[in-house]
Amino acid sequence: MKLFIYGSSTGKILMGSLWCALFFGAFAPRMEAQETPLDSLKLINLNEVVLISAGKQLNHQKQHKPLSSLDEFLESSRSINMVKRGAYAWEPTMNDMASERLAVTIDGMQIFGACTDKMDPVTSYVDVSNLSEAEIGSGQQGTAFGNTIGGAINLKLDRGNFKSTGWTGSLESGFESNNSLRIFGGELNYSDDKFYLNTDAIYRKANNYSAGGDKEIEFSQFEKYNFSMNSGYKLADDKSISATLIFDEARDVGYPALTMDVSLARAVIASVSFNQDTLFGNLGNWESKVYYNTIKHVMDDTKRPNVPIHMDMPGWSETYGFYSQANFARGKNRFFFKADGYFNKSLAEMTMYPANSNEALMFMLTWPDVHTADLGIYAEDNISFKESSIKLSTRLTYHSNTVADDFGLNSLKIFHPDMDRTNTRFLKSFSAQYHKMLQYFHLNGGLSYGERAPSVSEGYGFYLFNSFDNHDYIGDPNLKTESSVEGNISVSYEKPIFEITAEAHYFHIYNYIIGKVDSTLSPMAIGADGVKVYGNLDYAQLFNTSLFARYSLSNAFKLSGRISYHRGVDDEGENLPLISPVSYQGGLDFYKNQYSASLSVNGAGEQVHYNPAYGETKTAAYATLSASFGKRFFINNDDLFVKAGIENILDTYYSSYTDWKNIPRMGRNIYLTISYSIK
Ligand SMILES: [Cu+2]
Repeated sequence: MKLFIYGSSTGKILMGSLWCALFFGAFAPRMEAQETPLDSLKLINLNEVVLISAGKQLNHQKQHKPLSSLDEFLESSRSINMVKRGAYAWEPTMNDMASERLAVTIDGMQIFGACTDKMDPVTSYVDVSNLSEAEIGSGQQGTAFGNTIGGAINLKLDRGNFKSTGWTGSLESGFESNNSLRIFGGELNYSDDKFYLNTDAIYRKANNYSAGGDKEIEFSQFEKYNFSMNSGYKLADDKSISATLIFDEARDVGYPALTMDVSLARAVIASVSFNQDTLFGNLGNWESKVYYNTIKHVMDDTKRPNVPIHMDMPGWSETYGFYSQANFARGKNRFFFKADGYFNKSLAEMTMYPANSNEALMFMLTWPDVHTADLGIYAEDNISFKESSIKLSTRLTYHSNTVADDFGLNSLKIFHPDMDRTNTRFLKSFSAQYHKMLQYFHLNGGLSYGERAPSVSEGYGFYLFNSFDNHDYIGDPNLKTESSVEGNISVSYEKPIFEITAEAHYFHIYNYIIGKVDSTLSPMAIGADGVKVYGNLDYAQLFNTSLFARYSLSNAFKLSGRISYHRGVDDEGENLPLISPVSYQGGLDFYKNQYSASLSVNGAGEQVHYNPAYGETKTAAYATLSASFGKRFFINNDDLFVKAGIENILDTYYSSYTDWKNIPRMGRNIYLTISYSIK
């Protein structure tokens, strides 16, 4: 609206620049954080930033487990829960919504897993050594990163910034007792005022873990290595180019909650970007990026005993994309504009080998080479008044799916004879967030509307076996677009030594996509209970509320606690699956004279609202206790950090609502991490 006020020529340039390039990068709220009080911005956006950076000194003090996996970092976030199918590649959920309802990006790049069984969430293809932080936007506050219902997680890569630091490096190593996890990592960086190069590598290898009471969980081993490189070159004072390359490979990954394991999961992620401080004199922080990523995922059942029918199930996902974004400030308004697009190819196969080798092999395309093209524009305006501010944002996206493989198309036509090869949607998102500050009180409230297209599995999946509810799933290309009306409110009282925040999120989701039993079809997977076809419910409702408090007992001791309640029901009032019961965390942190220590408790109440129709059983209440100790040493000019800790001190045997088929979690675990950095 205000966008068009600046005279027609500026307006045209603005619109022109909007359209001219591709895709996305920095998080809008972050960019503005430099210009306005940080806390108010974070509050108005209801965003959370999880600091990562394995080798960074500052974080080292604060993090209980500096070399923990990215999954563990995300799990420590206030807004994210992780669905676990084993010890590796957990799936993030936000507001009780998982992958298909979230936008998960790496440095603004769209990337899609290649597994039909969700064994490889996007987050499994990076490591903490690559990242500086995870930027989290709840609900439509995440649409800068793509169409979403539940929210967005952007994993920001750690990169140089043309500081004259010369050569720096670090070495890290970690060990965990429970599953004999060995971690080795290192970084080597060079930076001057014209050029920087960052490289890092990390290796992790784990045996099976044991649940409480020393019960070994078979097929929970994994091995992963990750290598990344990024560099930048200053073309002029206000212009630079940069490039990123990440290679990530996991082998021999066990998924104890599933019927198959993974022999290979590999990603190559590359990007080149161009940055310029200004554009046409008025726009600032202009950043444009082109990127490419390719994923190969190979499932493996050869190590499992008593496999009734051996299957080969490889999958591939390939994405090309771009974005271009810039800021613009005028008076009370701070705008952020972005244009983005991507093209993805998703293909997955299944070959079944009958025990009787005289019988014919059976071949299916479980993802029939689905080509997705997506082009979007995003704009937001932060309007600041004396003691309040409003953020308006919108995203408009053209989204199209095409089934490129004829065999796959004909297979799907058995169930959907009227389907077209190509399906096009126009997706919209609008959001308004209000923030008011009254002395120590902050009030935030927002109303949003958003839409999302079905995922490849929901639209085009062909006999995807879901071990959770023991059904084969078939997609429906004619699914209606899912949309959400969302409201959020938070009230906080904040002083330097004390804070208390209460917040609530409500989502009324129209055309909620979920599998529905079709009793006329018979399953392909041996032992499956039936077939579900993805369909739209008229609506579903999701609600969550939480209370958070922190208190500084002294300069050295800090106390924090959080309790949350979640509820999700369908249009008939039945419970939705994978909704959190009441859960809580509490912690006491100590930091003084380079010593750090922590004691924390994590727990959940009994899962009262579960639904057997989705394969859920009632999960019992649990609580676990953890502690950590750390010390930073100075050796010459260098730093040595040592951190040790115990998780699940009482060796409790438990599982949570997010554990696939209630697979028990890790029992007592002692860890030690050492990191040495050279300046
Ligand atoms: Cu898989």
